[in-house]
Amino acid sequence: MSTVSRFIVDTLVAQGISRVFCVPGESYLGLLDALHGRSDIDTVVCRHEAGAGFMALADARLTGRPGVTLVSRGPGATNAAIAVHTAQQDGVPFVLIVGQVPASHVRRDAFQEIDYRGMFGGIAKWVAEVTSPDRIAETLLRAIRTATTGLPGPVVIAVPEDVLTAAFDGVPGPRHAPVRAAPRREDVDTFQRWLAAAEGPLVIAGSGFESEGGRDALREFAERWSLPVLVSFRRQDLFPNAHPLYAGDLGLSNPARQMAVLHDADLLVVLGARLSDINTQGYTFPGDLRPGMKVVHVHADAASIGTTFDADLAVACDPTAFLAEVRSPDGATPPHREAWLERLREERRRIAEVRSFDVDDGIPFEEVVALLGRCMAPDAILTVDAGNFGAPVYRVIPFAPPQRLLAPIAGAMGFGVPAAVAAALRHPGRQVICLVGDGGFLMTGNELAVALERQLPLKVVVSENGIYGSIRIHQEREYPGRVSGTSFANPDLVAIGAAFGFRATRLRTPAELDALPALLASPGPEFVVVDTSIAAVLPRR
Ligand SMILES: Cc1ncc(C[n+]2csc(CCOP(=O)(O)OP(=O)(O)O)c2C)c(N)n1
Repeated sequence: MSTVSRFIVDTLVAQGISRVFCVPGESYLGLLDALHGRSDIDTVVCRHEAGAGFMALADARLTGRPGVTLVSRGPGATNAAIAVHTAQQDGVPFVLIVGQVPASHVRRDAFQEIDYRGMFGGIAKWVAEVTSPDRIAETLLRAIRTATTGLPGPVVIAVPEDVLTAAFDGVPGPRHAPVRAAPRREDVDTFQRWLAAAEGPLVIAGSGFESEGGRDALREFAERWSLPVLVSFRRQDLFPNAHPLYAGDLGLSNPARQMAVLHDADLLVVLGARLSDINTQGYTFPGDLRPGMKVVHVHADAASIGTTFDADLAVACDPTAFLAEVRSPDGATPPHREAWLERLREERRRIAEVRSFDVDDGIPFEEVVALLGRCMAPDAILTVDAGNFGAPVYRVIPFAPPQRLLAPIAGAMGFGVPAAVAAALRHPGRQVICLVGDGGFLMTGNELAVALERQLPLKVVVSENGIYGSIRIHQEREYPGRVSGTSFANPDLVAIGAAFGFRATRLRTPAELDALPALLASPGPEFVVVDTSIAAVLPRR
């Protein structure tokens, strides 16, 4: 007899989902049973729902298909909430399936019951509760469509345990054809005219180019028209960073002198990015009044355009599809364009400079990052947790596709290790490196048990400084000398790495850093603990 659970699994497979991440619960035993013995879908058993959620998000970014996490009701769903929020802020397609209390107990405050609409309503794109078996096909269709269409994001589906085990004979349909919207010819013509006339054009490229062929389309377009490209927050892997047209990124705080140059652009072309808090530097760029600047905004989601600053030309369309309609320029690049490009390059050069440090309390982590940038494999996948140790990653590593950077736009700590485990599962042949602080490592980190189980040759680099460094820096700036709530004691991190089956090494001084390239190139799992200098990053008094 076929069941709702069987139909769910068959539908996920039909939609190109080949892996799910779970922490089991008695509320969805039927769904776990439907996964039993399946060779077409891999069930990854995790130790915490936050990690299971982050793994699904990383997998989604690598496959372009929705990440799927299965969790138990109440406690399981609350543990997974950080992944729902991260999926929303990062624009990642994510389906969280929750085993709910039996249908006859719903809305009675039953054991571990939660009203998921109330709980996730503000952060998920859609929340559904399946109250009868005959609604499951429609619910899955809408869930996957919603998660993947426009601005991708999270959906939550709660299914009562007795609905999961109910008889159901449906046959899953074929994989959904993507929803496509095309630009109007007049808008493309206008865009081309503006491009040809612009003296100081500037492209901001965002996650809309993460799809198949997107990076090539972006680079070809920029090269044909000689356009400088800035990438949106933490999307360095969209464009070769050593390319003469790379103008850098929009980060947590771009230097004022670079922003002054960006404000001089006369045509700002925002492609597949949102004009969000960070991309706009706290809602200050490009600004409301910009007499000398036109703004073109192309995004697959119409609702992502005009959220704070309006566009002079607004097109709701996938940016790769939009660029396919744009012709090559008729003539050579305007002569004054080179001076504009050089101004942007000069700012980029200043930002990418590796600083030198005169400290004696450990290794300045910027030196680790700079070395990593020189020795990473050409197709490496780098995952980066939240924390101060990661700040140089976005400045000094010259990412080049197909290298990938997976770092949470939402700034959630605890993402780095689970994302790396998911990446190593998805791409067993590629070098996968995780950078994580000692704070973030102990926030999740238990996913290394999956790396042990699956024999993944992960490279984990932990920056150990005994503090929540990122917050300490803010604290020292605002409350000098008044340390409060930002220090902690660490267990023996090297022993932890070894306990998870890694070869574990501690690097204590800048001279010992020479060992890092060989450790990263080794065929087995490597766990490297770096004694990180605090003096190198604290504000000077
Ligand atoms: C889940 C979560 N909790 C808290 C924060 C706030 N926060 C941002 S960075 C940071 C400190 C990170 O410390 P660590 O991992 O040791 O790296 P470091 O900054 O010392 O390099 C904290 C607490 C956050 N971003 N995410």
